[in-house]
Amino acid sequence: MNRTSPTVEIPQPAPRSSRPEIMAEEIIERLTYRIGKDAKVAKPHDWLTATILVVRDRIIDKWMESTRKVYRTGDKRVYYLSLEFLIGRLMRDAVTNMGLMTEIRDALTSLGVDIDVIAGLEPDAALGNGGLGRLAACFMESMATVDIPAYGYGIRYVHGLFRQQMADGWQVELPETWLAHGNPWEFERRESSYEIGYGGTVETVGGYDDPSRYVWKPAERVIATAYDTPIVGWRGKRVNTLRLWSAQPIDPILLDAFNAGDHIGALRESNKAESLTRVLYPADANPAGQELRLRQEFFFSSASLQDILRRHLQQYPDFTNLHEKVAIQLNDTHPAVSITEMMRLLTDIHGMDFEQAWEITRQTFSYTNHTLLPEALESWPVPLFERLLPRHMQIIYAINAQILLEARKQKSFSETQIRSISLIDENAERRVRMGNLAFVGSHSVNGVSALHTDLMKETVFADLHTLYPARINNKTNGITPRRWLMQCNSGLTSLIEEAIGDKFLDDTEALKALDAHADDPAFQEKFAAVKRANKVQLANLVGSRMGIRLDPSAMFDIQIKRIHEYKRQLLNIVEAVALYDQIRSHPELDWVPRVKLFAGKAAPSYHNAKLIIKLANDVARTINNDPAVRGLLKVVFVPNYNVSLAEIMVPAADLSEQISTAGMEASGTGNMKFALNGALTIGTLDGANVEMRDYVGEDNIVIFGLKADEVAKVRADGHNPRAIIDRSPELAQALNAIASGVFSPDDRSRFSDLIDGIYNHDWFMVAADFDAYAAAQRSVDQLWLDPKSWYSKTIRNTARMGWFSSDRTIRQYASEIWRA
Ligand code: HBZ
Repeated sequence: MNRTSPTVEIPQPAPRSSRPEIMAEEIIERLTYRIGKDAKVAKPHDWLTATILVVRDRIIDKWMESTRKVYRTGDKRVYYLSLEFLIGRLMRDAVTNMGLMTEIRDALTSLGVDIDVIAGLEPDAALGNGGLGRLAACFMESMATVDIPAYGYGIRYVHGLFRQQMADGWQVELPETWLAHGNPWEFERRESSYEIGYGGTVETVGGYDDPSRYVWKPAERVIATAYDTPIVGWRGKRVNTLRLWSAQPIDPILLDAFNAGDHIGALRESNKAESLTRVLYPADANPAGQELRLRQEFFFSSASLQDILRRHLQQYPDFTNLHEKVAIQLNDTHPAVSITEMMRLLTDIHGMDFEQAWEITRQTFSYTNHTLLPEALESWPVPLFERLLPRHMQIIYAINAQILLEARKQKSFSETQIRSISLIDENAERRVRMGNLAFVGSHSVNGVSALHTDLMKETVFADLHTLYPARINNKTNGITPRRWLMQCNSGLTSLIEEAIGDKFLDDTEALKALDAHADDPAFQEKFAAVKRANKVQLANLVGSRMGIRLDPSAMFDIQIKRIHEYKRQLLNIVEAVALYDQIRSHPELDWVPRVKLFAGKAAPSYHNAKLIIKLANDVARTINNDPAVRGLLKVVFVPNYNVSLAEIMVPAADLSEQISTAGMEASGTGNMKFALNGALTIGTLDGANVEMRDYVGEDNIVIFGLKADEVAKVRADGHNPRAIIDRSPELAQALNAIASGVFSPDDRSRFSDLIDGIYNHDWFMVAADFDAYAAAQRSVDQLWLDPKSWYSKTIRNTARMGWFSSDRTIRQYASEIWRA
């Protein structure tokens, strides 16, 4: 309590009205007094800000009530630590979840403002790369929906993921400036600031051999300041907080230096501090191994941990019950240094003994793994770690000694097994293994699909799994149906409601009732009309942004996701080239008109991924301009993929491409979005596709290609892609065309390395799976020619995807991991 006179009763503000005429008045009021604009000259952006401020007020009432409630009940709080939150726009989400869409629309209409126009001006909050970041955003919304008191913790990057521009078909990265017009959703919390240290030395109190206490004296310090964004759950039941940290210098300016004429030097410290939270690392599957990244990881981990412990002490006398009141979920290993920071705070600062602190820490933390790719597993060179975080390095050694002792005692582990569970990789340059740290410091380690979790046990964590057999568990990913059905596909939402009532709005499992309508011609017709309207909307976007005309009656075949070799956009492009050849060679056949759409960003340093984008664009230009194709095939690479673009592309898809090399995609979540919106999936038995097949039924999904164990076996036995290519004339022809420069007459050898990779090792099984993929595509054509059975299958997809709601995923985390 910081009030001067706590005896004064403070009245609660009156509840806000949701009548359109009242909200219209308030919008004008905000425009005038908060933005300082006369309605007569207000720009669309000003209307947007004013509208958000009015909606925000209604959210704040619920927000405060949600915060008060957990102090009252003493419920466990869940903390989701993630270096990425790929949120997208917030206005439509907040307004629909608050149940205010009709009222706000009417209020704006009465002022002559179109809500769809101003909603389209809101920038995407793109504080993430791809699936991992988007999952964190879906989880935030679902935690509020299922009424879990949760906080998301992350970094308030000034520049989120780069904007992708095409220059002659090549990806060019431009900075994203999502904060340019300010951010009306966030509240700066100057009072929630913490010091974060780096470097320096560790001093001991007491004897050298048996010190009673360690004191870390950092050489550098910065301040972390909190920015809070309210996250509204469905029907506005609960509003949780997303707390993002921003870095500030301790001294904004060195006045002595400035006065002595060193104007640049006077700001050096300040710039250095602020650069910490300036940009999101744009690499996804290969970790960004630079010092700044480790600094970011520790910065947000330390700030979050200090905040969590401070909040706990506000309510409880000490930390002995921490694990009963706090659950901390680590989104991949990026925040894993939190485990050592928790140990440091509990022991060095709060005087708890090591054993007890370790027990409490382990009971508090849990870790989600999102990848098995060996190159994507985070590790830091020991010298770097030691220089930046000397006390944390000591703690890691202490934990490691204990774990290795346990392994030697409990199980008669071989030296190879001991080496593999060690927190220090001693194979070459010594490195700290963040995956192993996260594993041993958590009571739960989960994968994100059934297959992925099985593979975790068999591969990267095999030995740790033997040591701690109960720790690994599965939590299959999910998506929020609010954003990925109700908001992005209002046409389908209304149609479903008309057919089966509105129960599915609160429980997606109720979508099952749609099954009964799957073969009803009248319903099929309406379903097809909704799909067509969504395709027209996408065609309009492609027309206006790219000047390419798309025929909405063609099959829209879509692959949108980060560009990565294991996701095999290349397989899709090679198949397009083969199809192109077939269409030209056999003009007499009845080809199904197709539009192959791609979108996605490549990590700026990922050479082959950028080459794949260029290839897609080169192939598109050739095919789209060849009159012999007669419009039967179009290829389009839509630039600057982001959440908002996905919201338009997902509902417009007839066919969803989920074709990763089996065993390599941990789960996928785009696969779920498409199927829920009534697309047919063509995919491998990888990630969550396996469970999707179980739910939608094998007749309603097109599966092809090698399975995960077969891929492993082919690799182990020695793969001979050349022999396979020799046996497949279609594949050989397509690869030759690309390699010989048919699509790149200006630089004929542009793609030769890419194609050589397929000939020489074919690590991603493009050659191995090509024939099966091409055959599967022709079976999709056959289905398309029979609309009755096409819509019967796609309707069943919508009907049976209810289980993949992130509400279900979050309930499983809550009951099986967090016990919240
Ligand atoms: O996480 C993705 C998986 O590839 C995908 O299969 C899964 O569905 C999704 C959610 O569980 N992983 C990522 O998106 N990973 C990253 O974005 C990433 C970011 C920074 C890194 C490493 C990976 O340093």
